[in-house]
Amino acid sequence: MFEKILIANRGEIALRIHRACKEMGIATVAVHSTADAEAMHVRLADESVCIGPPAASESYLNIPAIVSAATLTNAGAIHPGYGFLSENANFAHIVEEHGFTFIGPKSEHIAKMGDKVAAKAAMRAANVPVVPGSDDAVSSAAEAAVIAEEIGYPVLIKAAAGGGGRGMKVVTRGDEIAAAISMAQNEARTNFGDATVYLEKYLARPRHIEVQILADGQGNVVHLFERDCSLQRNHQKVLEEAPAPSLDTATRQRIGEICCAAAQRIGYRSAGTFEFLFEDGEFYFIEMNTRIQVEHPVTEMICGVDIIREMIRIAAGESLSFNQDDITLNGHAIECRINAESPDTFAPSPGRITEFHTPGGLGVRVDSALYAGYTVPPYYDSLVAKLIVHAGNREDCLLRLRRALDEMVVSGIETTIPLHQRVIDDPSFQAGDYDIHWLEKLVAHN
Ligand code: MV4
Repeated sequence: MFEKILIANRGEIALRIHRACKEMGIATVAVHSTADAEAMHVRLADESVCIGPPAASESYLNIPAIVSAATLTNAGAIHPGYGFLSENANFAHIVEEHGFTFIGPKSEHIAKMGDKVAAKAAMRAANVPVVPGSDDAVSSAAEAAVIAEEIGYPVLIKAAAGGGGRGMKVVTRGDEIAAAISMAQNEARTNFGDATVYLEKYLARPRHIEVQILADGQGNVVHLFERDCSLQRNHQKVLEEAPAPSLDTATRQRIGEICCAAAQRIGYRSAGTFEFLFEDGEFYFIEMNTRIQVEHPVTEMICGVDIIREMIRIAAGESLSFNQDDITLNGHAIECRINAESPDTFAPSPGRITEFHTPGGLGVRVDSALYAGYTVPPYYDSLVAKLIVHAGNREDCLLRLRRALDEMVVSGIETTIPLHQRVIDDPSFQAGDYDIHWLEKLVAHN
């Protein structure tokens, strides 16, 4: 096992990784920008290294500075967290070239899943149901028109190097496809340095359901059930829950087994997430995430598995410490992402925290790097806390979440706590009756 791990991230996820390390007897190294000298992840770590100025491009994305910090502190491995360098295949490769262990998937799998056309092809070959579409890159408007007629309008043009909703275009009629293709290619070239686009049937009102897997790279793969992440705004998730309210046990088991078989087939290692659109009882694969995700705690709460700990064990060459039969689905969990933002306009609200009181009690977990007196800097993602609540069933989980949200105090900045209170008081949400467009409609009717 590693003696020391460098955590190449900040905020709540850096704390989350630190906590897993401490419980495993592993020392930690924090890296930080000059803007984060007073941050909690720096205070908690055994050692810290300043890696650059506030701009992420010069600090948390600065590969030479991070590898130098690992060398300087004699760390054995690097955990990238989420965002920043977590899905940068080149970073994973460089880390290993320098003799450190990258705590995550093989760089070839990160690269493969970063190319959304290649990812879909790999999943189709591994018997995962995918969205009907071009099955390959589309190079000309004429080719696109033929394929679009086949799959039927409306269709969606996506960038192969995109993902997470960036670079998508809905086309409703045949006479719009030619212009839309060239526009999409130009935007893809400008935004991603790769003009490759592909076509999919546009699903009008799906849910976003994702399956968490863990693979040890030694042939053992388990799934940890699924999360419903449909509540989002501008492609930013707002609230996630596990299990998905709309699935029955047989469907849940079937999709989990499909994902395990696919991960095994491609020789995947570490934590991974299969993203699906779910509509009319059918799953359609769209993307695979090769990182630990923000919303992993809801899965941890219903499975009793420490996913970061397993990532570290796997990276150290150990095999999975349990098999599928050891995993049972226990109760229901919901995560509220609390952002330093106006709950009405969603404008960022950085600033000094004057009071910070977190809710507690049975089934309540808060993952946050905030403290009273801390100043939330304006340079990074606005997520400042995750409130995760677990109970025996969804109804009790909602009651517990309501009281936990009412207890929570974050003063000095605006937060999205009032938005969450509105969401969970809504009858449709309480009934589990929502799709990927539901939240945007709720906030539009302000
Ligand atoms: C789609 C879709 C409808 N049909 N693909 C957006 C994020 C990216 N991961 C894929 N996305 C979508 N792909 C087809 N064929 C609708 C979306 C989409 C969406 C998906 C998940 C969660 C929120 C979303 C919000 C808008 C659009």
